[in-house]
Amino acid sequence: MKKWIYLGALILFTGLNACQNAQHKNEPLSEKVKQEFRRSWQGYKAYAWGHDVLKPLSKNHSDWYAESLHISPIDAFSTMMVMGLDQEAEEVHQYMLSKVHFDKDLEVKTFEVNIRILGGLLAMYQYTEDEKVLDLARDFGDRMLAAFNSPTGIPYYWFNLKTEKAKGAEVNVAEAGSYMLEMGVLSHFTRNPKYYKAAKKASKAIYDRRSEIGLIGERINVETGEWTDERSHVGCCIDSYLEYLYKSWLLFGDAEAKTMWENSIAAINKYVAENHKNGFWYGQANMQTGEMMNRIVTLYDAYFPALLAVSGDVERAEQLQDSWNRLWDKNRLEPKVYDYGLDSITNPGYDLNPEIIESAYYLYKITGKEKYRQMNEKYFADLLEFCKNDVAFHAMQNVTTKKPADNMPTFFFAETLKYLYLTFSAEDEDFLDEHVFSTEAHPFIKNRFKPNNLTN
Ligand code: DMJ
Repeated sequence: MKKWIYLGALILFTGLNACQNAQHKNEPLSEKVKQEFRRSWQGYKAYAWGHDVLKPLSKNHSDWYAESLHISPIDAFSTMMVMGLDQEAEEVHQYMLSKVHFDKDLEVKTFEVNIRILGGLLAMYQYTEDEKVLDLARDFGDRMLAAFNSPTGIPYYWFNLKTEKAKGAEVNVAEAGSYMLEMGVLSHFTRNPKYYKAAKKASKAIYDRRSEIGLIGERINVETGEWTDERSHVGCCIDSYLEYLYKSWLLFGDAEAKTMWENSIAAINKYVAENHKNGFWYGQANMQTGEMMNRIVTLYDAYFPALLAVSGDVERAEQLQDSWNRLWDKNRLEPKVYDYGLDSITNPGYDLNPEIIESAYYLYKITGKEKYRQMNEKYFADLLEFCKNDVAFHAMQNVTTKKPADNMPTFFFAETLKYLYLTFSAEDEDFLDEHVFSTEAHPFIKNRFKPNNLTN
């Protein structure tokens, strides 16, 4: 009799266990990403609350400037909303209202605070519809406008939040022309076209200085309008200028921006794209002659398959993503700078960047091909294996040796985990169709923004 009781209990236990394991195995990956977000957020709260960023190895924090601007929570908020982490989101929302103001004597980087702070606040307003959040965003946008007061209309590199003095006459093209999305959304929400007008003037100032063959350079002087670096490419330091030409069409229906994009991409595909023995890549060509100058790419450039795909060129997008994916596979993480001509790494760092994951997400949604979901499964698994620690995730000093870095940039919350989550989330099948992502992955709802609010 005892034996039968024992056997029965054993069967029940094994059955329950198997059931639990199966449940664990079947747990959607989106839940796993969400858990990792929550865990990292708790790490941020434990060791860096009130500061810009968590230092995950030393369990410490750091600020970008002399005082904190609370960049991690501002950047993280829209991901919390996407993941349904309502409690965490509400805590950030209330914190913003009670603790955050921008009347600070700090010189800040125009580009970086636009994509993270202004973009993050606008997404927060879109989700909460809290007018006080819009007041914060408007206040921030008004201070930022001072940077645009240059002879060309291209913003200076720095501006002071309090005195509104601007400085830093040489900027790269991404720093010069990646404002149309955030400032366009601000113009819509405030019904004041001045922000979009300033942003568009800056982008047009770049576009109007294109060469006879239709290419732009990488760096420009905001006072003289002269190019200071004539390398033309699609990558780091130009990237989001191109992204915002197309996305201003997608979000606002700005037909002029669409023409600017179409002319730009035609020249880029003619001179900058190449089928090389080491893959299909976009290199760096001279903007005047179109001659290829070098074959250096950075991991930031891996956003380009997403932009190609969403703008309709799925064929090139897929070829390019294959090249990026092969590069990832060499070290199971991506190096910061790579020379595809020499097939060698020039900078081995990795900062938990999102771009290759962003492109796999777009391609999965746009083509429906399982291989792109599998890419993001693999990238996520590699992040878990090499970059996860007891507190959160850390960057890498070297992807070859896997030497860690004591850093977790704010875009890990804003972008990397958001794109992973959206790839796997069954509830968000149509998210990409319904939204336009800023370059910092803050999602803005399509069909909400009418072009006339931008110009009247
Ligand atoms: C992000 O801050 C933005 O995507 C920006 O446009 C460039 N890349 C970083 C993340 O790598």
